[in-house]
Amino acid sequence: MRIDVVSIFPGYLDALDLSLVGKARRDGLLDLRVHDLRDWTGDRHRTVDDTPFGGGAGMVMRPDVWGRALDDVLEGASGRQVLLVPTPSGERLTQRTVEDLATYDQLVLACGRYEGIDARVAERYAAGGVEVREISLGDYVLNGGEVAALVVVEAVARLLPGVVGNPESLVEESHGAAGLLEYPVYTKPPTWAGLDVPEILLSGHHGNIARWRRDRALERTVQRRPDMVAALPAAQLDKNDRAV
Ligand code: 6GU
Repeated sequence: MRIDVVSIFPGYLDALDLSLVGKARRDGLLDLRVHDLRDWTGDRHRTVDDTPFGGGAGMVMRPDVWGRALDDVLEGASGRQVLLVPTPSGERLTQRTVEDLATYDQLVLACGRYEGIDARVAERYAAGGVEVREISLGDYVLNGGEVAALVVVEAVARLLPGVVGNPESLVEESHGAAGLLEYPVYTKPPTWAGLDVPEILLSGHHGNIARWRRDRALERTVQRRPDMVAALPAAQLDKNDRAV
C-alpha cells in the first residue's frame, strides 16, 4: 500500500520511522511518503492560508495550494485511491473504517491546520471521481490533522499482510469480532505488590478460562461502553452472559 501525507508540519510524522510501522516501511510492505504542503506554494512567503470569507476568527487554508499538492500526489499513484481529510466535523473513525481503508492501493491524508481547508477542495475531488472521506478521531478538538494521520497510518498498517508478525494478535482484540472490550491480561510474577493473578488463569482449564475472560470482557463493556452493549445483536449473547 502507498500512503501520502501532506502537512505544513511534516516533522509530526517522524514517529512513523519507529516500531512496527518503521519496520513495515523498511521491509517494503508500506510505501509511506510525507510531504510539506509549502512545496506547492508559489510566493516568497510560502503562504498556505488566508482570512475567511464571511468573516470570523482564524485563517482558512487556500484551495489553490492544496489543489496543486493533491493533484501531484494523486497522479503519482494508481489503483483504488481515497482522499482522507481529518477534521473534527468528519465521520467518526472506527475499526470498521480502518479495515475498509486497508483494502485501498493509496491513501492520501490532507492535514489541515487553522480553521480548516477551503471546502471547495473536498468538493472538487469528489466531483472529479475521487473518493473523499472527512474523518474525526472523536469529540474533542486538536490543532490539526497530523495526529489523526498518525492514527490512520498506524491502525491501517498493522492490518497489512506481513506487518504484524503473529496474525493471531489481530483476531482477539478490543473492537474486534466479539463487539466487546478486551478482558484484562496478566503475566509473571504471579504475585506482585500484594496482588495475585486470578487463580483460574493458572488452572490450565481452557473452558473455564474462556468463560472467565468473556465474563470480564462483558463486565468491562457494560461499565465503560454501554453503547457497545446496546449495539450487540441478541444472538451474540448466551444465557451465561445474561447473568453478568
Ligand atoms: Cl481528525 N482533527 C482535528 N483538528 N481535531 C480533531 C480531529 C481531527 N478528531 C478529533 N478532533
